[in-house]
Amino acid sequence: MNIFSISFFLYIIIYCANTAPPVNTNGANTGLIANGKLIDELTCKTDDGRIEIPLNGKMRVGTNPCKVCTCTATGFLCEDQCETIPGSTSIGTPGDSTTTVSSSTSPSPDQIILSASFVPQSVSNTNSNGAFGTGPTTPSSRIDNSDDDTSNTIGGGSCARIAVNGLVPSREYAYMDCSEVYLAGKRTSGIYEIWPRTSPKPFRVLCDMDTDGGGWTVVQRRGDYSQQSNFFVTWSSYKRGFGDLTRDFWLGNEKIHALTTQDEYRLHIDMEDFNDQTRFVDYEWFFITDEQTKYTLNLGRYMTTSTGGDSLSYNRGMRFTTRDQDNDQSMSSQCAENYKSGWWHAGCTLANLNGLYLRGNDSTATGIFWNNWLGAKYSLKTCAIKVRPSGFNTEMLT
Ligand SMILES: [Ca+2]
Repeated sequence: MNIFSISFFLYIIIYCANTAPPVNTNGANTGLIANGKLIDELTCKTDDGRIEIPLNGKMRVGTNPCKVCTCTATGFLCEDQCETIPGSTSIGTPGDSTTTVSSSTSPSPDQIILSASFVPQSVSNTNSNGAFGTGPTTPSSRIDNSDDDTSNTIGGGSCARIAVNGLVPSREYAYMDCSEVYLAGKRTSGIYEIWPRTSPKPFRVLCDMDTDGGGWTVVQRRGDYSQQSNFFVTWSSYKRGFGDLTRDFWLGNEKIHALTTQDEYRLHIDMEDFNDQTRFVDYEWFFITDEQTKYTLNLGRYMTTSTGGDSLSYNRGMRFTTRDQDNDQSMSSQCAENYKSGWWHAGCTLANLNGLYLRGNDSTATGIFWNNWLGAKYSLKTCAIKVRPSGFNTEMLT
């Protein structure tokens, strides 16, 4: 075979590669660069097949918020977009056995095959009731309240998201809430990262994958933890969120606003007293407005299938009130001060789930109460406030 023949065959090979439809089998797109032009229908897929990224599409991966992978003609090219990340050549949690990211070709040496994003950051011990144990507090489970909304820091990490080579993390492939996490096959309750469509940045949440079909994003939780978070805090704390996702916390009004305004959300509240009795309530829909309008409570009708009684409709249309910002309807009193809570106080309230942790009977009515169940003078053992898209249907799974 002479040099002409070799050139001819090479030309044919490149030509065929350039005109062949994109496929996702190994080795199929090694020849996709022809005449310096990429075939733009190329996609990169995660192993589970759920996430398909077009050429040049970007996806955050693993538990490291700084790590972004871009779909290239030769597979995912992953970059650390933060200035300093310890151990930046690998991401994903140790022992993580979830989906791996792959592409239609073998990775080149400078590429890293990584655990796909959206794996549980940590999963607390689950007891027989499906509630979480009081696992050790880790920095990553702390609610991000270190800075305001424009912060570039994520979670408890110290990493600043800085674009490298013009790449910026994309939210396009992130989960908008725990229902999407659930539908992606993650069925274990625990902490996951989500990125609501209207949120400036992703954040970690507790996902309840057990209650009533799962898919719930937990926005508040109280419980009998040896270490209690202080819920009698200021406007800025409620705005940013506080506590620890492995035990008691308030997710934060900014995050709750972003979460509940991207779709129509059902509200579900679970409660438990110190005699192992449980109740729940559902409201047809729920969202809160932005800070400018004081995170006003918008609430649909009380669902009659609920067992706890309607103690929240009284607060419908009310603005959020904290110890340092009185937006309630009482001219004579400061409801947040009276009830030791941040809440959508009217004048004042029949529900006080952000009250003091007082363990049972409490004559002061400053505890965690749900009036229409046990009255205002009984402080509950546990409660959790959760949201899930109204249209969520596990039958979508089939
Ligand atoms: Ca007042």
